[in-house]
Amino acid sequence: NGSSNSGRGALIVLEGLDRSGKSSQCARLLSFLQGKGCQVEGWRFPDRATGVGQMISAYLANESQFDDRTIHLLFSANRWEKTLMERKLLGGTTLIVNRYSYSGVAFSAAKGLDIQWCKAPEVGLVAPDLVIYLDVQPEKAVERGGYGGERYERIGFQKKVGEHYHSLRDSTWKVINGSLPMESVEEQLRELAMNCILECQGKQLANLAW
Ligand code: Z5A
Repeated sequence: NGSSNSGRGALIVLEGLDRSGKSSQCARLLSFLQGKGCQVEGWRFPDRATGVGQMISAYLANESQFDDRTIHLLFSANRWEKTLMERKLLGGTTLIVNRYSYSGVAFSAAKGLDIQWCKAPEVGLVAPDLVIYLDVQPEKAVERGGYGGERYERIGFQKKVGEHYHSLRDSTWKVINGSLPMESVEEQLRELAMNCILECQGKQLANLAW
């Protein structure tokens, strides 16, 4: 029935380029699952509320500068500091997470950093049960509202990020065409999420092993 009271929660991550619809779809999925009586929370990375998150936020807004490796490690630290994640999952709460380690690796690798170096600080974090990639061409994303304000919002850069995302795909990934109407994306997401919540009940939590 989708209720996760009897077992652990699922870690479901949404990834995709800027303006691919992650925030909108996370919100829709969250209220759908809440309506089904699921124990569920919505999280996002970067979590701009923490001390590390505030440094990241200033960097993204071009209000401060960091060396590429330093900002990479700060994004990673921002995931490591969320020690509550594992406890929530084991306590039966499903987490819908907007961006995770894949963003960390894809964005930094797109700047030219070595991909293995980028993966290293992510090893050992809780591994997602399901990664849903909202696939939208950067040219399409640019037509959507609000593009262009932050540091990484340039088409050429987003294309490189997309290529690195592609190289990170593994068996936990499902790709949804994010250019479809919102309702259609939402429908597909619901089904994937419900299946994942049911299937992960009997599975142990794993760690990212890159
Ligand atoms: N970053 C990093 O470098 N390393 C890391 O480890 C992490 C992140 C975690 C901040 O991310 C930046 O940090 C990000 C990656 C980097 N930089 N970039 N680029 P963020 O998550 O805070 O911000 P964001 O990625 O820029 O998210 P966003 O702007 O909120 O985009 P979104 O959530 O994917 O899209 P949306 O807000 O849901 O939708 C955007 C617009 O499109 C909106 O007007 C919607 O109404 C519209 N939309 C959505 N879906 C559709 C469909 N299907 N059709 C038509 N229109 C749609």
